[in-house]
Amino acid sequence: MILGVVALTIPLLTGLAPACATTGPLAVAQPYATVDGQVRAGAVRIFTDFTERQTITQDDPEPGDMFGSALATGDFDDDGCTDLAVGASEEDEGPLNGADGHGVVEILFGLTDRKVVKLPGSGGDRFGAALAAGDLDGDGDDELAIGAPGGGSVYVYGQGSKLRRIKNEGGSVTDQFGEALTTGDFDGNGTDELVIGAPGANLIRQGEGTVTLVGKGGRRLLYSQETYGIDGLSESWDAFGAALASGDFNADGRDDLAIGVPGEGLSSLQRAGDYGEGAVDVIYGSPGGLRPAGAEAWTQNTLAGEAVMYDRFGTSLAAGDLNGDGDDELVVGVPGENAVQVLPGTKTGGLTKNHNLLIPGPKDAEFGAAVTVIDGHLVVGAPTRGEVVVYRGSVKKGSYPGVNKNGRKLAEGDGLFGFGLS
Ligand SMILES: [Ca+2]
Ligand SMILES: [Ca+2]
Ligand SMILES: [Ca+2]
Ligand SMILES: [Ca+2]
Repeated sequence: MILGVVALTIPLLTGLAPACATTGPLAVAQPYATVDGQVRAGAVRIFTDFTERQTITQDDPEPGDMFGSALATGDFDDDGCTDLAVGASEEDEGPLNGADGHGVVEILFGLTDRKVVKLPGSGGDRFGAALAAGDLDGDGDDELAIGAPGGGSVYVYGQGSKLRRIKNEGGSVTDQFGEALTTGDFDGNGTDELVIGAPGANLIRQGEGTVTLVGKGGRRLLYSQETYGIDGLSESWDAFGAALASGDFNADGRDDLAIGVPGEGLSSLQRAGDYGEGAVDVIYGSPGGLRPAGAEAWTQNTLAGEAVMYDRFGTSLAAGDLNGDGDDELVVGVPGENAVQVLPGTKTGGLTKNHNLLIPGPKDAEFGAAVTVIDGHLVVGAPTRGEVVVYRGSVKKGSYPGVNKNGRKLAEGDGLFGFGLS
């Protein structure tokens, strides 16, 4: 168990994992793993071709660092090989004081050569609580966006340049600005835009949540359920923007944005927050960027499954082509129901409820708290149970999910194994 985790860190420098795997690599976070006797120091386990290859930990694990708080894969040095970024959002500078961590991020180039990205100072920024990779300047390599929701900022790291700070202008520290991130090319011009979730942001009431898109030159656009065209009423603790994913659901060459609203209440008894049945708002891309006028709202009221309080549909999101027909499917985690929902994409109008699939998981597992798509296969984390399950995609063109309810358990572990996937 724990000793195995530590022993497995040794092969890191031997290059056991092929730097340019054909499948994956898949990184699985285990942020509460005990490492060298340090409780909740955290570890990340790496799989290539769905075979376990190595475990990565910090060189200096300390209690409560939470290495693996967030993960992102990208090509940060433009050598064609996948690099992995790992957040340790609760890492502190100086003595532990029980407050939120300052945070640190490690980038593993080709999964081997390490670079530590630090935020100057020592506050409770939770730097590394969220990560996303994308080519934000259009020069071919990926930039790394790093959420620091405790400090109300997002930072952009690019090779050779200083961290660029994006502040939560006019917001408050309770907004959780940067708690969720994604990137996508919503206008199809070849350069990615950055999308920042602030699920705790207040509009008229409290905690309705907002999403900020940052485009070229720092131009900003703000979205919420108050935005014309975006369905759903902004209510307290909806947590709009608690999860984000981008994919091309209608195969028009422009990414579309899915926004999780896990606190959304659907019944007359709704109290939102953890009680939420949950919803997902989808805004499609266009030559002019995201177009809220044509947005969709998805809930279990119109999909397989039953919307129940505490379901938190939309806690996690992923997009990818699971049925091999060129458009992306949307995967929605429903951890309160221990289930995952798959909505097929189509070339004729995007996401559809036709053949939408509900995949049930084990009970009391938080199954669906993390989801990702790796090379056309669906991967689901159940961190409370410490399991990760793989659902193989197969070609079936049209409005089909590409996967079925039969998955294969990839691996298990303690320490919230499956908390994050990339
Ligand atoms: Ca770039
Ligand atoms: Ca773009
Ligand atoms: Ca699209
Ligand atoms: Ca598809």
